Amino acid sequence: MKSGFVSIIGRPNVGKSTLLNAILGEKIAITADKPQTTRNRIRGIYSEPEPDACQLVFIDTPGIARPRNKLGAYMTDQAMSTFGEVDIILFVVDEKLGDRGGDNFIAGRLSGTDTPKILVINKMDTMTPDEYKSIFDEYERTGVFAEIFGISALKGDNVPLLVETLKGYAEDGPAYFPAGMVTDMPERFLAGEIIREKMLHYLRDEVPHGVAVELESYEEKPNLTKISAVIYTEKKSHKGIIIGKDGHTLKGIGKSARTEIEALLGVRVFLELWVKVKENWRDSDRLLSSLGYRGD
Ligand SMILES: Nc1nc2c(ncn2[C@@H]2O[C@H](COP(=O)(O)OP(=O)(O)OP(=O)(O)O)[C@@H](O)[C@H]2O)c(=O)[nH]1
Ligand SMILES: [Mg+2]
Repeated sequence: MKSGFVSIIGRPNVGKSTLLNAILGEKIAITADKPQTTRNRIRGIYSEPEPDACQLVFIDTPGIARPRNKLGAYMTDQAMSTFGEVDIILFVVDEKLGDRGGDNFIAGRLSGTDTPKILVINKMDTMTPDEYKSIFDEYERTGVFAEIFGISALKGDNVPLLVETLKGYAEDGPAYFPAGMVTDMPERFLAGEIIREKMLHYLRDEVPHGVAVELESYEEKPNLTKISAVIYTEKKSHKGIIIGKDGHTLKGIGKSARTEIEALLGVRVFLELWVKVKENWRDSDRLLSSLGYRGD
């Protein structure tokens, strides 16, 4: 049996969570066309049966960015602290090294760690061959990466080849999780994430970034799960936007979240959403802790 831990790191919005889902063939991590979607480490487990028994435990991480509050500091730390804890680091990028300071910063930090590093150039479907080549050449010159892959996480292009290569890095070791288990994240957590994802899809600008979801109650009956969740927002004006005219926005968020949570749980779901204002929760140790953005 071979096994190993692989962390997926990079700037916000480069497609790390999309890649995790593509590897697993299942949606575990929420994604959005906005930066700072992922806030916690999300573990996804890839298992291959005998004769080539292998288990790769992937850790999707929040995008690494200059923190603007305590939540941001927690998020960046969640990603950077994986560097020394895993067997392989996948550094995901979607443009040239010089285009943003962030990639330079991350590449610099990576060059100081001994863990094998693989560069993943994502969103190839949006690039011309020349654009791809110039990104490839630039990163190759750094000499930091054991391998460089071009993929499209969204379309799945080259993802199987990447996984094959990662298997080559796995070493003799135990299966950390039972075969067939795709994630060890609790269903309650995934349900809260789905609600947050719909907020990212329905809302714009600063509003979804200042939102947190807390499940107040989670009641499992034979064919029905009753979930009551509180949406925290930092400003009164944002509360109005989240609720929308005649409650329309919140209804839309609730309906699309409920449909997806039903598919996840395989039972009918009754979902109740409340919106509350909690000023500056992103800078409050106590609130961050109660919302699950402290410790691991
Ligand atoms: N065209 C294209 N879009 C992609 C690809 N991979 C991801 N995206 C899109 O890029 C956006 C960001 O994807 P995410 O997977 O949420 O990115 P992330 O790196 O996890 O972002 P954070 O969690 O905020 O750090 C989404 O709109 C995805 O659909 C790809 O291969 N091609
Ligand atoms: Mg993400």
